Amino acid sequence: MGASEIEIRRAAERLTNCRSCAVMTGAGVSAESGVPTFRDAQTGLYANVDPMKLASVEGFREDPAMVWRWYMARFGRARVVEPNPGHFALARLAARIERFTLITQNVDDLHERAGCPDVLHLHGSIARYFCTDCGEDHTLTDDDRAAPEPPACAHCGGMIRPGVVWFGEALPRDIFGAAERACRTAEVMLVAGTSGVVFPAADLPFVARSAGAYLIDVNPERTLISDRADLFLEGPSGEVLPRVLGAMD
Ligand code: BV8
Ligand code: ZN
Repeated sequence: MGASEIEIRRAAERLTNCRSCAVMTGAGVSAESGVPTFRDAQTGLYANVDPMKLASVEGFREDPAMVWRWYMARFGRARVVEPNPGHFALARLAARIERFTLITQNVDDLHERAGCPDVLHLHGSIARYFCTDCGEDHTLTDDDRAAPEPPACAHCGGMIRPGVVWFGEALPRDIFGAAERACRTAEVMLVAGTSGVVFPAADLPFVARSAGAYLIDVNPERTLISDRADLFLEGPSGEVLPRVLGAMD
């Protein structure tokens, strides 16, 4: 079906007069760049391994080599893909709105590469690595990337891990706090590309709405967020978001 012209124009009107906007994205906004979403069937080696298991502390403890290889495969892919028109549309939106906060659940850097400043990464970044024992930062080398298991920390010999937030781990308090404040004060909250099943990120659209924000959701499929949104724009973000920006000009 896809979002109608009237729906696109309604979103454009809300955003044109908006002085404070919070945006939250999920894996869906990177899908058109060729990055599989979190719940897509994992390809190849990971076809039958649950991403929930791979992205967890116990998964890493149980099989560090498997988890390491999964992150190195994702890191490798994130480096070769390009931002898509949806990322660029959000960067254009950031440039137009006085108080604009981009919150993402994604661990790739596609928003930054599309020109969005100060992205709040609720679930960390696949570009950051640190030691599980002493916490020292670790700069990833090409050898690390080709290694079958996590490298050892140069300071204490501990296992190096990706700087992402795993299931069962708390989100960075400062980042989640900033995201919550942005949602509480937003006139419009735009959500794109998330299934809305991972908490506490999935609470944020409802924090915004109950504080009075107009809630817009962009997704090819309906989700719990779509059902509670003031406006659901059906379709891929790489198509819908440029249409909304185009209707604002
Ligand atoms: C926490 C980083 C507490 C890693 C991720 C038991 C124990 C502890 C916690 C829990 C528990 N049971 C439940 C919980 C809470 C748990 C949770 O929410 N579980 C769910 C599954 C029920 N949450 C946590 O554990 C969080 N921590 O609660 O800590 C605590 C407090 C104090 C002290 C200690 C502990 C941590 C959650 C963070 C987990 N890390 N990622 C990595 O990425 O490798 S989550 C992971 O899922 C990704 O970040 C991903 O972004 C996120 C959400 O998924 P989506 O982004 O929505 O992606 P998904 O594939 O699901 O959907 C894609 C969507 O895009 C779809 O809707 C699709 O239709 C759409 N789409 C497709 N194509 C397009 C598109 N949209 C637009 N355009 C397109 N072209
Ligand atoms: Zn160490």
